[in-house]
Amino acid sequence: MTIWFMTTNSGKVAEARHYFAEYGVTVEQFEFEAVEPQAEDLETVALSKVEQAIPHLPNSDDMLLVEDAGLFVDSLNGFPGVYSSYVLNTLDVHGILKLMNHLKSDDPIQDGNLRKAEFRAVAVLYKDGQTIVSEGVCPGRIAHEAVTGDGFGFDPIFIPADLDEDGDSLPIGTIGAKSTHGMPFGGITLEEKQHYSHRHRALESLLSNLDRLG
Ligand code: ITT
Repeated sequence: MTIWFMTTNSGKVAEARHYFAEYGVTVEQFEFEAVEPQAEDLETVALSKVEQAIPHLPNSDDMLLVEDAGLFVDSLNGFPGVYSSYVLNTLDVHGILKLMNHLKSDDPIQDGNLRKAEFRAVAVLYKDGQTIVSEGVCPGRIAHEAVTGDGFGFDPIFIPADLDEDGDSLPIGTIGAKSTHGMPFGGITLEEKQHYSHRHRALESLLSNLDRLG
């Protein structure tokens, strides 16, 4: 089975490929530049992209995947959210760090709460006129400094919350069975990121609803 993943972001393709490989599903990048609507939520953006891409699919019975993500920072009232791409291109991760420079505390739990943020992803899978939509969230916090390493986008500054034995995210300050020990996504491997990732969670939920596509 092949899924066409419509995205301009090769980092997202690598993660989707890694996820679907386990199920024997091939992911091909579908490079179609859709017009991104000015919308307040990720689902509206993703559904609009699907609609624009359908007429351009190589074959009319192909499977199409669109997944739209964003970083939502609590203290910035959810900014950059749906504007994440634009903000990354203009302010970069260092701009986000600057906006949050004054938010710090010597108490690690308070510090974490001041810098709370989450990644959200909405994935839409389309086939033969039908769509399924799923969401994945990864809670965490914004680091004080950017790390260099692998990853893309906001990975250098986003530290995921620890996980319990079931893989569920824990409140800030709770030491979990699984932890990056304060390391942002940018400082861990792609494989390790999947345990926490909003994208991985959205795709997992998508796959569990795949039978709805018939
Ligand atoms: P497409 O819309 O073409 O798929 P994009 O890079 O704009 O590519 P998104 O709209 O999904 O992708 O993402 C919005 C921004 O958030 C963008 O700058 C991404 O680099 C960043 N982003 C998304 N997922 C991320 C992740 O897992 N880690 C770090 N940054 C991420």
